[in-house]
Amino acid sequence: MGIFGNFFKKIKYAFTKNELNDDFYDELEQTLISSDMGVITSEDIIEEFRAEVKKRMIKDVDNAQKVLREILIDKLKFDEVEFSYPMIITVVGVNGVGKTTSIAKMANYFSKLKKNVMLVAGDTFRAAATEQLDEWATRLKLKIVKQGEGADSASVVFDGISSMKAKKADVLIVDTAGRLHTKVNLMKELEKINNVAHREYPEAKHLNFIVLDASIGQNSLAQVEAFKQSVDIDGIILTKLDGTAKGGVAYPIVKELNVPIVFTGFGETINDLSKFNVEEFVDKILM
Ligand SMILES: Nc1nc2c(ncn2[C@@H]2O[C@H](COP(=O)(O)OP(=O)(O)O)[C@@H](O)[C@H]2O)c(=O)[nH]1
Ligand SMILES: [Mg+2]
Repeated sequence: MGIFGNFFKKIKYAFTKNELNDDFYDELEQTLISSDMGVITSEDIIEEFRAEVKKRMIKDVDNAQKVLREILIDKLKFDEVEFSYPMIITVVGVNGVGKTTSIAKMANYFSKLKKNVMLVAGDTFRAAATEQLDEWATRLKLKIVKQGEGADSASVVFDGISSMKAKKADVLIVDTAGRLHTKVNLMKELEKINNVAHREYPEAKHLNFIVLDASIGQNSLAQVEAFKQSVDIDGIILTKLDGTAKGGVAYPIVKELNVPIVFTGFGETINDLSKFNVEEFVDKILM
């Protein structure tokens, strides 16, 4: 498993102190806030933590750490996204957050579960986008459905679904463009992709995942809001947790937006993806 970066180091550091005094709590609260957990959530957590430590008459840092672990797990609990097959996953998000890379990682994840995975190069805006996905398809020995640059992405998805049905594939993962400067067009395109997918394969499970770069922190919330105006968002892929101190943004994402985190990404290679697990996530913070 990869390294989760500075967020975790900073919280661990707070627990190297040996006295549970005001400085300890203040420092911990600052750490949570600076991890982009949000001021209100951070204050809530520290308040609950203090009260619990007092109630249980805990005097040492090690036992206090266990209490914080329980609270952090509890605050991040949500209903998991269920997978069922055949399944079409459409991956959205702004440029550079890690959509194409996460698609390759997810394809690898489902392949390991012995699922037959196919890719759709729905980012038709740039030829390079299709090439990038094509390279992953070659490396992972997966079938990819693509058309030329500038093609209608919904029509590529239409082709992808025909091919998926013909080959009885289990999972179809659709890459999309992320150019926010033509937001209206992008959102219309995503709606069209979703409509085509539902119309052509109503029996399939349909999921829209948004990819968020954890290092962007609180701005990720605005990105989810923007996409939510046009398409349903069923889950989040939180990337670049390696080398960022902003992993705390997972909390407001789940709490305020009520969208579950499905996968986490923590590196540029194919295995740097985990199915999200709240205990594991928190243990990487504390242990
Ligand atoms: N460190 C790190 N880099 C990542 C991760 N996910 C993607 N990247 C890198 O981020 C850059 C943009 O990724 P890409 O998949 O092309 O983003 P897209 O524009 O959303 O499709 C690439 O250099 C990726 O290697 C991650 O979890 N950790
Ligand atoms: Mg891409």
